[in-house]
Amino acid sequence: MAADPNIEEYQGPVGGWGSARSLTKILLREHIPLKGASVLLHQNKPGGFACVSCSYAKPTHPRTFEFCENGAKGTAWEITRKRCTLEFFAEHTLTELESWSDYDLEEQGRLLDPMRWDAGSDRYVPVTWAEAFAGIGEHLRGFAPKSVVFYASGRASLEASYMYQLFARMYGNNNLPDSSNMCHESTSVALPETIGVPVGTVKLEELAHTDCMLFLGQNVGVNSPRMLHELQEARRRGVPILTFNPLRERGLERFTNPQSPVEMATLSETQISTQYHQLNPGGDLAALVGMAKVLLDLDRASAGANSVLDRDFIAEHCAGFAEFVVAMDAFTWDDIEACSGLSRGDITAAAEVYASCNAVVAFYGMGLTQHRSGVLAIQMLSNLLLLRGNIGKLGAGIFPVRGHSNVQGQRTVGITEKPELAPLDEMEKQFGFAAPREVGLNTVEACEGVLAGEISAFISLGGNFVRAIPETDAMETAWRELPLTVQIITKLNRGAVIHGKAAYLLPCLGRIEVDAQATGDQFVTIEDTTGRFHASRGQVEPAGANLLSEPRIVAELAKSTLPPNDKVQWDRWCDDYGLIREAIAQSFPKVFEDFNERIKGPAGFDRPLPARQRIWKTKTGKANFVSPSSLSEDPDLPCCREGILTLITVRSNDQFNTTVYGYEDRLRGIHGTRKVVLMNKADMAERSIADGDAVDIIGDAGDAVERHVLGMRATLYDVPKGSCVGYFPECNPLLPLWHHAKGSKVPAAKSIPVRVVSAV
Ligand SMILES: Nc1nc2c(c(=O)[nH]1)N[C@H]1C(S)=C(S)[C@@H](COP(=O)(O)OP(=O)(O)OC[C@H]3O[C@@H](n4cnc5c(=O)[nH]c(N)nc54)[C@H](O)[C@@H]3O)O[C@H]1N2
Ligand SMILES: Nc1nc2c(c(=O)[nH]1)N[C@H]1C(S)=C(S)[C@@H](COP(=O)(O)OP(=O)(O)OC[C@H]3O[C@@H](n4cnc5c(=O)[nH]c(N)nc54)[C@H](O)[C@@H]3O)O[C@H]1N2
Ligand SMILES: [Mo]
Repeated sequence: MAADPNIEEYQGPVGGWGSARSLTKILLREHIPLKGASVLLHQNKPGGFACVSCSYAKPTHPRTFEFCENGAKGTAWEITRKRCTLEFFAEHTLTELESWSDYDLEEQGRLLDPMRWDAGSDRYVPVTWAEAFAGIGEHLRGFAPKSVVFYASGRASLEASYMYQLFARMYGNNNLPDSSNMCHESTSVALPETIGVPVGTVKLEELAHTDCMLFLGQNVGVNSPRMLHELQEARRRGVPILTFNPLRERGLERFTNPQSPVEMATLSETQISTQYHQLNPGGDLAALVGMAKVLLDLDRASAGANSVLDRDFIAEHCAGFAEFVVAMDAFTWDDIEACSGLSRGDITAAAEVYASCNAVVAFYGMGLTQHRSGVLAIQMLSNLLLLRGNIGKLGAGIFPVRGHSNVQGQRTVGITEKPELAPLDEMEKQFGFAAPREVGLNTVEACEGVLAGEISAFISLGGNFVRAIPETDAMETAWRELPLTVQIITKLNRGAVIHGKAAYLLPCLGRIEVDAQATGDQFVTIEDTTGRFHASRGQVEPAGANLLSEPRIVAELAKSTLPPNDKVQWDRWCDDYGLIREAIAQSFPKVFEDFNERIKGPAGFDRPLPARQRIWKTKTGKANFVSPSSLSEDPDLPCCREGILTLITVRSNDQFNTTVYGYEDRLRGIHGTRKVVLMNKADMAERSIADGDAVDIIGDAGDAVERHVLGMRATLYDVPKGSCVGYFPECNPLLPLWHHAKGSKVPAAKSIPVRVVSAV
């Protein structure tokens, strides 16, 4: 339960004693004895398990404690001693559970048994696994294959994911949306066009050679805290870090290493950002255009040999440069300042530092991808890097910080709605079936399908789809009309409580748990955000004896649904995951050749990244400059309509996506509540709203749909005028389904048009 709210500015650094205290608290709450916490020593280590929290890179030479506060919270959340028992389900109807908070649902602990929703009693009742698989298979055999959706949240292993996409395709569709569709799909669309790879180009080890870092829209202290070590080391070497973020995030300001006894004892802290630019939400495109203009001007002013641009690189490797210069020249500083919210002087200061450094890495996250012009902003960042040859150079490159621990890997092994990205010909040969060739549904399209009543079944491999998506209110209503919903999950969440006319809960093992199969204990594999594959071996006893592994569940679903096919050895694969990896290697020989051999090394192995060698797998065979035609964040909405604020939805320091660990957003000084809207002083004054007032947030996207989130606490905060901030997922009812990035359809969760009014 939320405690009494208490909001005051947090004075400490990220890490430090606050972090240590927060961790101890969570271990106690999850009833994990401190001895049990020794499992943390195996986190992100060779022979150990890959953290279930974020996807940040795992070092070749790990530290003794290769985990962070939030990674440890992720571990504690999975290895909790709390159990969601049959008695619990017998006691509560689903109608009752609908009123429960995300926190209270997951706090019941790990799910233990397969369950089926019973309409008569409105309860989940236990079923045997055999009954569950037979029941689901019977439904699926009766549906039109195109009407079924196979969603994946980015946590499941490469092995489970590969089997899942094969199941969907053998069933007859490419309806394989992924959490990536709400996340870094903007990256996967932007970068293939500019540099010919869908992922980042920087290796962890290289950061020691970087001499300038750009940080755009990524909250490192909360969402990838292990990276603070690299940032701290960079700062010790005097590397400038230029940050662009509407909020002054504590992790981007200062850090005390909680694993350094000396730093903890002396309370010493490292200043992280050397420049902090608090721009408007969606202002990155304009700010980056401004920086490019400064570089072009500096270059014109410099004489030949001292060229600010890497002219040789551009001549040899790039296309579209001449058009790019024309486009940049056409933008005016007045427009750049108005859209970015930054002054020409600030943008020039950032550009000058950038221009003076040899090897620059640009990091970014949801602050870039979750905007209507998210794809263009990423391409503009790529343009800026190309101007000085910062791709395919040691210590330089583009570094999207991915979300879920295996979200990148799921795409690599074929979880994609885009048939051209999966080796369909190869898989047809391997498994003797006709793969569907029609483009499948992504997240937004799957939601549209549900709203239109065109979807028969929604299968989820992990995640909490119904809670994570836009337009929550309308979606929940439509969701109840689905003929079948199936959740393969570890804890109860809203996506299990809001269900279709037939519904199953299939509880699975987590990655930290020992996965015993016929040939012995298995390990699984994942890909981190730098394109490195790692093995992950379970360490603790499973939460319950009746849990199955994700590969086993997918295999059984496939067997009970598909006609027999002796080319797919579902059972043998589950007995020995090495055989799944062999099949993966056959489908994707360029990436996974010798998979089983190469994964044995302690540091894992890397996927090929041609852009690192300056080989450009683009249509032109070159690295492409892509010129934006407009600076505006939102092509459909005039940006400054009277009374409208741009709502940014963010994560707290006490959550993992829709999993709310607690109500302590220590780093933002918000305690005991998540029902807040952070506002600028002038915006509050204009609306006669005082700090602490009860307010309603009303969606105002210019369409006729009524969207609102009521009873929030207005909170004075340092946010740019014209914008406000609330938490994801509480604010998702305000996000229109159509309000998404052009090209990638990532919901624009960082720029939701709203009004804030006093609650009546
Ligand atoms: N502990 C923890 N770790 C996580 C997660 C978690 O929930 N908890 N989630 C995981 C997942 S799936 C993901 S995708 C990542 C998410 O990690 P992030 O990419 O950091 O995502 P957000 O928390 O949404 O924060 C985005 C940041 O962008 C800023 N921002 C908002 N709008 C703009 C803008 O227009 N421009 C710029 N420059 N900045 C902006 C916000 O102020 C915030 O600091 O983290 C992963 N790791
Ligand atoms: N407004 C707004 N909306 C957003 C975002 C935002 O910033 N703002 N961010 C978006 C982003 S980046 C993402 S990635 C999505 C997240 O969307 P999802 O990935 O769908 O949601 P999660 O909250 O990560 O899913 C949590 C659930 O996963 C299940 N789970 C946990 N571990 C395992 C496991 O090992 N196996 C299985 N099978 N299940 C497991 C648990 O039951 C848990 O309740 O949300 C998106 N929605
Ligand atoms: Mo994500």
